[in-house]
Amino acid sequence: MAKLPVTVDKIIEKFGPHKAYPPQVGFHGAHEPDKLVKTHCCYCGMQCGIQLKVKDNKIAGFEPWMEFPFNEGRLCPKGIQRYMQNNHPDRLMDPLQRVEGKGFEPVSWEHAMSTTVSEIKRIQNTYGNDAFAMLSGVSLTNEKSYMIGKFARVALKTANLDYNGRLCMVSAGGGNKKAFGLDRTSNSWADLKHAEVILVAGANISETFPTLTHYIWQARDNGAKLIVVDPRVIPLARTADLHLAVRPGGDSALFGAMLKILVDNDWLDHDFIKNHTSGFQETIEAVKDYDLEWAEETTGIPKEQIMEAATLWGKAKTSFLLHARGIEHHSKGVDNVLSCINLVLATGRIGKPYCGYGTITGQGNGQGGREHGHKCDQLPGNRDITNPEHRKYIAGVWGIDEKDMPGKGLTAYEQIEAIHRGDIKGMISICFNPLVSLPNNNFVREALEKLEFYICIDTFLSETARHADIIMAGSLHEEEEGTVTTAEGRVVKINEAITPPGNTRRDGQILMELAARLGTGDKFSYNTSEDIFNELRVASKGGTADYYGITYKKVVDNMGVFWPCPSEDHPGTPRLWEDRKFKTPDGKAHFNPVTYKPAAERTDKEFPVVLTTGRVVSQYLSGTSTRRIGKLVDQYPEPLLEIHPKLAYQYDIKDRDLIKVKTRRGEASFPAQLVETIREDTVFIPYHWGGKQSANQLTIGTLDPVSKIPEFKVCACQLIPTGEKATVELTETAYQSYLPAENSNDK
Ligand SMILES: Nc1nc2c(c(=O)[nH]1)N[C@H]1C(S)=C(S)[C@@H](COP(=O)(O)OP(=O)(O)OC[C@H]3O[C@@H](n4cnc5c(=O)[nH]c(N)nc54)[C@H](O)[C@@H]3O)O[C@H]1N2
Ligand SMILES: Nc1nc2c(c(=O)[nH]1)N[C@H]1C(S)=C(S)[C@@H](COP(=O)(O)OP(=O)(O)OC[C@H]3O[C@@H](n4cnc5c(=O)[nH]c(N)nc54)[C@H](O)[C@@H]3O)O[C@H]1N2
Ligand code: SF4
Ligand SMILES: [Mo]
Repeated sequence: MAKLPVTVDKIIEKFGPHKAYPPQVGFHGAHEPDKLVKTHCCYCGMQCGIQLKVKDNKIAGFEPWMEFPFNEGRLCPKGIQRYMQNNHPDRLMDPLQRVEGKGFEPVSWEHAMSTTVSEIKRIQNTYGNDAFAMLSGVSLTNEKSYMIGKFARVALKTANLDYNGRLCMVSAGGGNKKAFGLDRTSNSWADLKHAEVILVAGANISETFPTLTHYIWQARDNGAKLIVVDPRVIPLARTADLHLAVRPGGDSALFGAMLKILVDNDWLDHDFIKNHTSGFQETIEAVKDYDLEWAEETTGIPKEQIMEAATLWGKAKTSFLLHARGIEHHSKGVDNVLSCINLVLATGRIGKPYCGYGTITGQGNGQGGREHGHKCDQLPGNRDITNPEHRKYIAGVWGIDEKDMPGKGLTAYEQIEAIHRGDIKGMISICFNPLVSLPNNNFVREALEKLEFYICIDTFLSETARHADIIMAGSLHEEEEGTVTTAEGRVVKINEAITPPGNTRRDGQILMELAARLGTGDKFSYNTSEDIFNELRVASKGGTADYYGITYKKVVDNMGVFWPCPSEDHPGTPRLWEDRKFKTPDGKAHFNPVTYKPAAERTDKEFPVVLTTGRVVSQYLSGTSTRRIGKLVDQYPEPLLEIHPKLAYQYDIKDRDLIKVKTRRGEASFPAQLVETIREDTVFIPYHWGGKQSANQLTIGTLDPVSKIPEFKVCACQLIPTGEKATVELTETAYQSYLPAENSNDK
């Protein structure tokens, strides 16, 4: 057998440099690791346990962590490959400064820091504090999320802080707060296994939360019925009892019609409704005219199927309702969420064994990151920045005068609009790539170009970072200790596996130094991540997201603790609401009347096809990491336009033809992928790419009025065949990723 080349130089000599195939130390198992570090995957909200193999301060591979209770060693394709982001040749190794006409050149940390601070001061002195804004992200730990909330209000003294969860979980958060007064999935995933009926709406679980599939399969083995609501026959739907191919934007009509059927057949829990809820009468009044004909017409789902779904749901004794961005990425996202919650409350199936409801949080720390004051209207503990009591408490923890605490600021997309108006002149961003991930990204690009000063903290030169004046080389997930909160509400420990390489710095260290140079160092004098967590515990105390009783030791000893956990002797709360004490002002769960409203942009003669966007299993978010990992690139190298053969036939489109997709905001070309697994009136494009391949050149910037989430999941488009064939051929593995089950290593 030929010997494997051992050095990087030899690999490059033989195969040439290939950016997507980072040379790795110990790649081929030739070296024994120096240590194995138990931590969690850096990607989705499942936060699977994993052990990273470390050799010479580099991540050289991984071992499964069999004991971690959620995934018991199972990982998805991204989790298996995730270690390859470390040591990638594209990794930013120095702070960079933009030199007009020349691109970027490395500068010293001293220069990067002092330039940044003098620009922040100049902009704030000239235009006011709020003219300098901050955008952040929740791939970051709880400690960093908390510190960023404090950094923006105490060091930058700006109201304008928001985060990428604004594109993700806020519709669910808005609905959950209205209904329950608290924003968390009601039960741990363990309760899924014995639910009689599972309804999954707008969540492509096998591709986006692959390791959760195992729980649904276990429920299926136990006899559970599965209902899937999605315009596409997603892998999970292929084995479902019922697949409801809803027309994008039709969900609240479907759930409203189901509620009416529950009422008509008296499939209701009267005792629960009477004693533990409010608003039932107004809610059923809102759907009294939702007959099956209307529902079929509005949702595109045959009325027999709607009836069958309502019957399965209505007659069940135990159930779990799960949703994700498919129903939430809408200008009526909060309404869609509330219409799901109404079904759960009407049947009283919450806060009991095997009876649960929840959104499946997307990003690694999407749950924790939305609790600690990272949002424009929020303070730690999920407190309200406009509430005088809440402000007073947090000002006390931070050691500032309540009067000096800024008020409510603008949300992410509103910040972009404010840059266009000239109200925001400078920005700092960390862990957010808005040029790929915000809708209508030509508008976003123009905004970034208008900024007088923009500083970006990232680990790779993202599409957005290219517009920065200063880029600071921050740390990867495996380079800083902390905690994250998984999608089921379990706080888990992230362990530092290696120290930041070369001239890179820990994100936390960068923020602390900026705070010190802005004259507030005394408020940010932490020695360890645990110091930050201990302050966070106090700041969250008494809030709805109460972490006070959680300590690092307790998290490690128990492999995670579920919040709320108000005191050190409290075991944590895997299942909420068993005591029926909801966190709303009247202590009851609230029904909310929902009246169906169509999407912001409807199809018409000029733009006759519905466009929806989302994800594929092998790519992650804006792709800065997964587009650099060779095997993931092989699986899905470029965005494809999923289209039904019948719609394709109308336009004479064949598989792999290059199709121009045009909307009122922009146009872009994608190779067609003919699939029978999508509605005939809808096309789907994954959004993980930037530039000319970005789906967000097409999407619409209309926001939900409550959550301010953009309508990523519906707009109207035109399809124009270009007469050209696609250039890149998909490999066999890419097609395989679309087969049921195979894309997950669960079974
Ligand atoms: N592989 C991978 N996994 C990920 C991520 C990733 O980028 N890649 N990102 C993580 C993050 S941050 C998130 S938020 C989650 C997202 O997880 P999901 O929400 O599961 O992912 P999406 O692909 O955005 O959308 C889910 C489904 O919504 C459907 N859909 C579109 N319009 C509608 C509609 O109007 N109604 C209904 N009912 N369904 C509709 C789409 O067909 C799609 O199958 O995934 C997380 N996991
Ligand atoms: N059309 C369309 N658009 C969408 C969606 C959709 O379904 N359709 N989904 C939306 C959703 S749900 C989401 S969550 C957003 C996500 O959108 P983004 O938040 O913009 O996506 P990310 O790829 O997470 O961008 C994070 C950036 O932070 C960097 N980064 C990652 N980890 C770290 C870290 O630890 N430290 C530092 N300093 N930097 C780090 C990455 O390199 C990357 O540049 O996209 C949204 N956009
Ligand atoms: S399911 Fe999510 S957390 Fe688990 S390995 Fe895959 S990407 Fe990582
Ligand atoms: Mo997300």
